[in-house]
Amino acid sequence: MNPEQPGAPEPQGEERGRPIGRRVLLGTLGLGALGVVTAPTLQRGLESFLAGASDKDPTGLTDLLPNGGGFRYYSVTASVPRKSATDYRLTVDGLVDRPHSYTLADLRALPQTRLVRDVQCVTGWRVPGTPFEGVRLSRLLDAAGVRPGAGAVRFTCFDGAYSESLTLDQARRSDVLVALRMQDEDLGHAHGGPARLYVAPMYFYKSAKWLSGITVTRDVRPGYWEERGYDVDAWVGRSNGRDDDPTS
Ligand SMILES: Nc1nc2c(c(=O)[nH]1)N[C@H]1C(S)=C(S)[C@@H](COP(=O)(O)O)O[C@H]1N2
Ligand SMILES: [Mo]
Repeated sequence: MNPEQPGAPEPQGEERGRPIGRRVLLGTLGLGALGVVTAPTLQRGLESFLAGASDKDPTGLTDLLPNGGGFRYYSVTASVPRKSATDYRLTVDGLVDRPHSYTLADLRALPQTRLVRDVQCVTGWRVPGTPFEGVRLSRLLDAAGVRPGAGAVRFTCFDGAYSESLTLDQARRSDVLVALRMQDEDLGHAHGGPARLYVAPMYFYKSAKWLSGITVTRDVRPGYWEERGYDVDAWVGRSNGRDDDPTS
């Protein structure tokens, strides 16, 4: 089901702290105007975020500046704790033989893969040719030893709210990373640093920010936005019929 069609379940606005009913925007403005009109609303969320966060870290937020690279800041929670190189951990557990907890240094020491693709949010904005770099998820899964009977992977975040999932086959694709860098810089807090999921062939809501847990499960469990109407299979192109399909 496409949540951008009027009549679909009503996802709340994705920007921090200011829920907006997307159906209301669609109903009054039409699809074509949506991107333009939501921008100021998102911007207000961004500004309040900058105001709140800059007390603690006035330097880490430059990648957030308006239209800096075309990205928009999203968080479903009002605030997200910061994790540094010393206190960040990424746990791999569930249906695996060797559960493991990685530090950021552990992840940086593994072979890094760099991919350059368009980023696309299902709400319409796109950032062309964006480099992401990190560890292939398949490598972490192989290291953990996925048990027979496993069919999916669930991702959790240290914002305490967001979640995502992939089938095991999707998770093993070579274009799915635990990303440590974006646009050839260490991933900043606003973009989900120190580590986020990066699922290149899918809409950006799959790319869970502030990644803290990777749990191998039997079945796919719909993620945060998917419980609110988004497609569980989020291939760019298949969910809205407009874009190039990278898998065909
Ligand atoms: N933890 C978490 N991850 C998330 C989100 C979120 O709200 N929280 N939003 C998703 C959506 S809908 C998009 S479009 C991208 C936005 O990433 P950005 O803030 O780096 O632009 O993150 C995705 N991952
Ligand atoms: Mo999104």
